[in-house]
Amino acid sequence: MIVPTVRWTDTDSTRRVITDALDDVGCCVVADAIDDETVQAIRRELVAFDDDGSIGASAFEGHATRRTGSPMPRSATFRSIAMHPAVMCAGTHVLGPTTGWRFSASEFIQIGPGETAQRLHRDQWKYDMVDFPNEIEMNGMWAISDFTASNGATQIIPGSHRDGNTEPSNPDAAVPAEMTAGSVLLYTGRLYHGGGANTSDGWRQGLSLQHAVSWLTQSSNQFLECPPAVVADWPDDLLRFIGYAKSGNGLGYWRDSEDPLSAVHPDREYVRGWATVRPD
Ligand SMILES: O=C(O)CCC(=O)C(=O)O
Ligand SMILES: [Fe+2]
Repeated sequence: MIVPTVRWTDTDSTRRVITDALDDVGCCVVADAIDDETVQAIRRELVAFDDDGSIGASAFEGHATRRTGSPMPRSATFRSIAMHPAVMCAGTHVLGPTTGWRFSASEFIQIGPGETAQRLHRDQWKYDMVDFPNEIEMNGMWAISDFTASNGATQIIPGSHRDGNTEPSNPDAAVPAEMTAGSVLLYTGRLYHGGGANTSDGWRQGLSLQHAVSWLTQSSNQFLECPPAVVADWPDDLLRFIGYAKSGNGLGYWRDSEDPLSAVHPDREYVRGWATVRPD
């Protein structure tokens, strides 16, 4: 099976292709979603932290793979695309039936020459292998280099979002999500996928994205990575997206039923109270 691919345009018809693909096969490649200048700026801002990244922390994380975290505070250019309309469209569609969803983590994943294929998995397994009745994550991967079959393009099994929670029904059906730099692969938390083997002599650079429903713990701790003193001049919608928000019915408030944004902007007035959803 091939990976559904649509060239990004900011139109309802493109959004429809994305949401239909996510429903039908659990994934979609959105090609050319950001321009080359943006790709190069993200790469430049993140390779600057290569020495901080970890290589080979485990077989799953990859013995020839460098993972550098925290792109939100480290890359202003990533911040400018974190709420890209293609990502927001996919997240709202897949996770919209819940009380809310938000950014969970991102990692700059550079797969080096000689890396072997990562075990196919569902990202939602991080939540105790619970077979949730609904999708709980909508994740993705920005191609910061070209993604090819030989350099470690993410392997995905289109349609496997309908499989059982402990193994894919057809592991041989995995295909590489080949895409040019500036494209983004979007997939649901139930889709089986894994980093590909890199048999080339170059590095595959991808910026992984995780988003989850707001009642789940975020993968990386956003309040440690992006504390109030660091985020004071970031836009409110981005701060809401990374977790400075009340959610569900009584989650995420601060101190005396306060809005978490008041920790960033103590001079502003925010509505108090933690009950954000009141079932009748
Ligand atoms: O690097 C990739 O292509 C995928 C990585 C991945 O799926 C993961 O680490 O959960
Ligand atoms: Fe994964």
